[in-house]
Amino acid sequence: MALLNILRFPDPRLRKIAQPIDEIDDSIRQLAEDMLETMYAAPGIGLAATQVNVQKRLVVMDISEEKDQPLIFINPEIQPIGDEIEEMEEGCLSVPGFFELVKRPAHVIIRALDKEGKPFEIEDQELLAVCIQHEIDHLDGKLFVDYLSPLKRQRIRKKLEKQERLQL
Ligand code: GNR
Ligand code: NI
Repeated sequence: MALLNILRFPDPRLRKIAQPIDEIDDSIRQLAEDMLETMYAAPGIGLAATQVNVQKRLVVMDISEEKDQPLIFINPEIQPIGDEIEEMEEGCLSVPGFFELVKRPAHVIIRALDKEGKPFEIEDQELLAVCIQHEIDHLDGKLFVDYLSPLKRQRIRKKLEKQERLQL
């Protein structure tokens, strides 16, 4: 097990597009375990491989209260169901300390492969639906700050750049 370094906005590596995983082997399963450990330690409810500088379509999540229900999604895809939109306050481990309202489809079907390569499907709403959309955005090089006004995004960028400088 290992803790991985989480990239922070505005790191340009967060803009890379992740590639589909065509062979699910022990190295992928190990990466998923390390990502779960990193997510729990942060703490967060989800983590995309992009955030730990790996350009592969792999997401881990745990939205349970007890933090005992790890979920692994390989090559996840989502399809909105219906046209209800929900607004929820989002945060991101790559944008630490900032929380803003984001609108997204309220219900989605998630299709993905599990860690044995078996396809599965989940239909969900609320937190799981928001979180998987947030994570798939990461795989496509997108961040929740992209949904905010340019002014808000700029303010967040400046504050995080300043923090980064103070740590050096
Ligand atoms: O820990 C997280 N919490 C969260 C809250 C609302 C909407 C999305 C998230 S995901 C975030 C972890 C993270 O950055 N995943 O990419
Ligand atoms: Ni995030």
